[in-house]
Amino acid sequence: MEKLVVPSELTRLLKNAKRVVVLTGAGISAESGVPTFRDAQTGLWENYSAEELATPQAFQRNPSLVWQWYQQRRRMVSQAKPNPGHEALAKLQEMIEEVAIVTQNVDGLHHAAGSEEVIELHGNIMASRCFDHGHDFEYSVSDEEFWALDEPPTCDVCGSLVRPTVVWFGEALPLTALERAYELVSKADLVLSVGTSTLVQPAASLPFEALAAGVPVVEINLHPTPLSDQASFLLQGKSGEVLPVLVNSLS
Ligand code: BV8
Repeated sequence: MEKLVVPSELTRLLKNAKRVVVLTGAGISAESGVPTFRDAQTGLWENYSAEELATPQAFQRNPSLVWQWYQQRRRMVSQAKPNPGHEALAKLQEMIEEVAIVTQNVDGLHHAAGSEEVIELHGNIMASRCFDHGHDFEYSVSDEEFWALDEPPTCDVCGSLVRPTVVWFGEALPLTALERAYELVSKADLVLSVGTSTLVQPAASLPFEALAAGVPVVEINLHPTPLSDQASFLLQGKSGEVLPVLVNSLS
């Protein structure tokens, strides 16, 4: 990557910021080896798009197929480590008074990097609950044994099939998390939108909410997105390379 130059105006904004919100998508975990939703699927799922599998209808139609897709992703996520992008955000949270991370990711890598204030809009892939009533499901065997199960277990309470505790397409986001995210972006001094295609709603509306409230928005992405034309600053590149440079520009 040619040397990234952080615009002095952006460094000034960041230095004076008290409240920063960082919106993250699958792109921030790409350098940890976690495929993004734009990445082509492989193996058993090469003929399906993520959108086709991440729905309640797909799970009801073919519980094994959808379950095995999540099991494979759980095994992959369990091996993934936070990358310098996650670590830079954890460092930013130590340097600035209030830095909230609002993530669409379900991989838990912000927590693993030591970040505290993390809002998971789409849940967490490592947690499970039953399909019919949402009863939490605790593993009775080791993680590895659980993640090797090819068929979804049944709920100890109601007997319905167990599913991952993620928000599927067509399902509502956790209301408190979403409301807090809207509130945070509208009151922020600066918003960073990192590694998201800005396509999936309602999360994709958050950076636009910030702009509408007069909050400057920085986009950090490899490629253009629907936000790029309106973003206050565009830092094109890998988040694992750009975020450390941005955070180090503060010191
Ligand atoms: C809902 C969990 C209603 C599961 C996910 C308008 C309003 C509301 C809803 C809709 C609407 N229009 C359409 C909808 C329906 C739908 C939707 O948005 N569809 C899209 C496809 C048009 N939304 C929903 O269904 C939502 N539900 O609103 O329900 C409702 C209301 C009340 C009551 C009942 C129902 C639910 C959406 C959540 C779905 N679940 N994940 C799982 O993980 O399996 S979404 C999933 O896909 C991710 O969480 C993420 O949100 C999304 C993928 O987006 P990104 O994270 O951006 O990743 P992507 O791969 O797309 O892009 C990667 C980016 O990174 C790229 O830009 C790339 O350039 C960049 N990149 C790559 N490498 C790097 C990088 N950048 C920097 N560095 C790198 N190294």
